[in-house]
Amino acid sequence: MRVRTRPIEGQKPGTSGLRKKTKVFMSEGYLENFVQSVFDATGGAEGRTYVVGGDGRYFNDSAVQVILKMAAANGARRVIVGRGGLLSTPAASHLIRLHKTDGGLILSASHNPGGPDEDFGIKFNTANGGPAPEALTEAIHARTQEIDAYRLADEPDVEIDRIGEQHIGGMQVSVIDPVADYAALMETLFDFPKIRALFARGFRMRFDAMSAITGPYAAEILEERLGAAPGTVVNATPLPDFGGLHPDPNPTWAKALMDEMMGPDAPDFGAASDGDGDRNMVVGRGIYVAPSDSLAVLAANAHLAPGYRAGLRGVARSMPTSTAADRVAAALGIGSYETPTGWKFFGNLLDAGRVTLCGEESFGTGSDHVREKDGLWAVLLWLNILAERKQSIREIMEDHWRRFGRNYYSRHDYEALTAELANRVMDRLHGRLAALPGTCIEGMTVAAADDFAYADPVDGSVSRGQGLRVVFTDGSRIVLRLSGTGTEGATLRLYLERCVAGPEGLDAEVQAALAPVIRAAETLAAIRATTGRQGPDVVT
Ligand code: G16
Repeated sequence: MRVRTRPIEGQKPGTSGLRKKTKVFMSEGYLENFVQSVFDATGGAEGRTYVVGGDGRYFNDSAVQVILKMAAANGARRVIVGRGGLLSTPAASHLIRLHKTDGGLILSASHNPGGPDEDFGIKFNTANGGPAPEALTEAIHARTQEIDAYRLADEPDVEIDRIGEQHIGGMQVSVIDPVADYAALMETLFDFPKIRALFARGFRMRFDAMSAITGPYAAEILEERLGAAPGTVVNATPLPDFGGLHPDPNPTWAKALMDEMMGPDAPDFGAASDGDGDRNMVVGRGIYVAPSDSLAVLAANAHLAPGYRAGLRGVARSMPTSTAADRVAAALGIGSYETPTGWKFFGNLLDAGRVTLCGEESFGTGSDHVREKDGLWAVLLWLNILAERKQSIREIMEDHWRRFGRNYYSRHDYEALTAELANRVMDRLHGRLAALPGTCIEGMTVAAADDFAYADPVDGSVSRGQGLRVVFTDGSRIVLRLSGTGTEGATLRLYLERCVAGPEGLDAEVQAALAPVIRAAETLAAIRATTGRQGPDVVT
């Protein structure tokens, strides 16, 4: 049936899809308008196939039913859906590629909390398995501003808890095991027998699934297939409200894991992932591994895993991510790329075969096996490296820093600011950029300062306004940008980096090592002075 509707303001996808309060998504026509706009902006759903699934947060199951009925009414041929409407983001990306579908609709607000009063989200991934590029998200947004009707099949709900084939009208619905294909893919990339032997030698691990989607994946792969001790995976059952917590794998929100890893009798390896399973945090016994460092270490050691034995084609990182991976790429003699924040910017580089590994400071790492970042994949690559090198995480990190130097790195987030205050801070720094090169701040000389613009080397598209950066002659950097994933007010992200070539000064406390850069940032951007805040809400 055709349902008349009217455009709804604000349906503009951000860094990663459309994210809003759950109640907004549940309001009349909100989800429907957006889904119809996706179909319309991509040439219609007639005869097409899609993957549909989400991270199981509140409203996931109802939203899946709506999307299935809309796909059917729009003439789609087949939709593959994870049992219970569940799919991790990387698993959905894999299924799109495996079944060569025309794309997929992924329901998640990622690391944002879930529940009736929290956040929900949806994004469209294209046939390569990756998030829609900017030109397409803009076309979808444009369509939401003129939509006047959507199509919805007047049919009963699909039994999404029953694996097998069903139909809505002429459309086939294939309900599949959400874990099986993904786990099979991981077996092709990593040396499972060797990791199994590692666990058999008594290696101890803790994986915090944060009551989110990775639980069933991690339990199957780590405990069942790799023989990790039962109970290795904690908070393994996905809950609609993630137990009332932020499913965000960072030292602030995965505090229980951090405490265990920093405490007496800590396991050898700790890891956590987020709401939809694409992020990861890695912690060794008594040592936290910053995501930028994790990318660099994985790049330097990936050849130890069967899937990457032939070496890497290149490495890409988002601009605010530390430059540690660049040094590894230089040493390996492979290309390195700097893209704006957002996994969608890696898609072209991966498709063109220019890079094999990608990573971001925001706890995202991945490779060309899918077109999303992949939390559990990163954990398995670490495990494969640990099994090969037979060293602790601390030994591997210290060895890495001695070899490549160390990029001390931290992100300071100022959350829930008014847009007006956040913009005032951005405008102030923006206005000073041109005059900065050559000036000296906190004993450091500014080499370059700009508002980052990215020209995609594959399709030539240009993305401007991607973050303000100040680079010093010693390689240290200050980057300031506004988050594009929040649902309330504005979040300012201040990224701080200081390079130490070694061999001295490689084991300082991170915030202490960054002190001059932190002071320089306040001199330049005056965040505290402008916002009246005493300090950041989140420090990674
Ligand atoms: C998303 C994007 C990432 C980005 C992160 C933070 O991750 O996919 O590329 O780095 O948001 O973005 P922002 O700084 O704009 O908030 P996720 O895990 O939320 O999908």
